[in-house]
Amino acid sequence: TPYVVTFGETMGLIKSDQPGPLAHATSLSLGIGGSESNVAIGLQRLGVVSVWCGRVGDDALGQRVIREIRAEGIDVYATVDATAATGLMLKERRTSSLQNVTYYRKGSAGSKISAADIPASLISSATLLHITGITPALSAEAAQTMQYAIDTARGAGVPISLDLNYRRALWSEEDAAVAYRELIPQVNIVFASDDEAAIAVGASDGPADLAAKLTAMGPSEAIIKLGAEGALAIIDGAEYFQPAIPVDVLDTVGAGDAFVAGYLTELVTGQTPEVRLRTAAKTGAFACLVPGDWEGAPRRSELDLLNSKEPVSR
Ligand code: KDG
Repeated sequence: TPYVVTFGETMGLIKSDQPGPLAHATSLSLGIGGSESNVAIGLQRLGVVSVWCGRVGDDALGQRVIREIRAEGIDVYATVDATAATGLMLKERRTSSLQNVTYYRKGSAGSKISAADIPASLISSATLLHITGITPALSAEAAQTMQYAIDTARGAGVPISLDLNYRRALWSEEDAAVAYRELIPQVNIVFASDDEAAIAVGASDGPADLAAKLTAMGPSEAIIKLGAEGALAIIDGAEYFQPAIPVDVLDTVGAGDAFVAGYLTELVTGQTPEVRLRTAAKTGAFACLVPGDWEGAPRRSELDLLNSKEPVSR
């Protein structure tokens, strides 16, 4: 069976239930979040077997991370590190439409992910390796681990997808640019927002130019995620545009991961670029409808719910 392998840092996630300053919040909810596990969950919900590797602390949040990802049916390879804590992310809903994310992850267990945490055989027998630009921002060790994973995949002829996923709180654009320019030529598929692509390639004449510049660096597929404006892709030399599906947006955090999961699902099952992009637009839209980063990921049977005119289905 085809399967996607991914790895990264998944953190505990605390969010306020009501809009307003977090400092005054009286009720909070606890969950988990991590770009790579969000993608793994999105894939698994759509029927693609996925494997997630990571490192957590010997603490309640680490248990929560492992339990939650496993509960989604994902094959979890988690190292429990007794010397560091599981990372944490706070999401403040400052207004009903504005979110503020704060990380407590410096020196976290997840940032210490090492090659030993990701069995080489898992990568070399995979259908695809998915990685994100968050990992090299976590620590020098995490960056090295990413390079090990890339080398292992390339050595076995396993295609690699990379989501640039720039996180300003973790590193500067200058440092990210250096890392991106090293990583992009080594992968087959690159996902980026227009801002992220510009960090890697510099000034541009718009999304088509950004995608062209990314593919010129090596990948055969570059997908520029434009949020409510849709997505533009260059895939094997041809240009595609996919409009977004209009929804009442509640929380865009996680939409990019959901989009990637939708795209990769159709890719590993051999679908055309049009189908990959259409499913990606649907899964991305679903993620915007719920406050959690991944909870809203649809099952295949739900993909067409967004077109439904019936408020109740029986
Ligand atoms: O894409 C959503 C992720 O950003 C979030 O779930 C947490 O991985 C995360 C991060 O580093 O921001």
